[in-house]
Amino acid sequence: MPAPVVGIVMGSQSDWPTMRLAAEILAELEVPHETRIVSAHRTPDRLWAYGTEAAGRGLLAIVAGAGGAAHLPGMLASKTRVPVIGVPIRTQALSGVDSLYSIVQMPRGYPVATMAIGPAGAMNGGLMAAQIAALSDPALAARLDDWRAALSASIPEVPLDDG
Ligand code: RP5
Repeated sequence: MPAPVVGIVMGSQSDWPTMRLAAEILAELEVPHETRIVSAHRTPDRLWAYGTEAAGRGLLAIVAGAGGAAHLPGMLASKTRVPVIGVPIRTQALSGVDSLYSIVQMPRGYPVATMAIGPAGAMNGGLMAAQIAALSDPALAARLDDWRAALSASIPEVPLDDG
């Protein structure tokens, strides 16, 4: 197995049904990746170690999903220069607006590239990570171009009655 170039991390097992969409698109694009549960609040030492070691382990991007008081992406961004892509998980209490605001409102100096709330954000987080990895991987860039062309080709020009 090649070493992972993308890390997918999430605050809880309960985030996996959403975050697996990031893993699935990375698998489809043949991007080596790893998945970990890393909680800012429940496993802060694990978070610190993950952020400290990310660049040295060759990660090119981290997709970090969390819900509610979603501090995981921002805290990771404070520990690594590896680009962190934040995915706000949809929550029961506030529909993920809490997650979104927690992730997007970073202080200057420590950016998190914040995706949409929920499944679209998770898939786009995986795609964004693949696009970052493609900057130094021409074969991956070609696979991404093919994937994007196929998506475009799948969109009908005229709406169908049963579509
Ligand atoms: C956050 O709290 C996690 O990212 C999750 O979205 C949320 C709820 O976690 P669980 O109580 O389901 O473990 O840390």
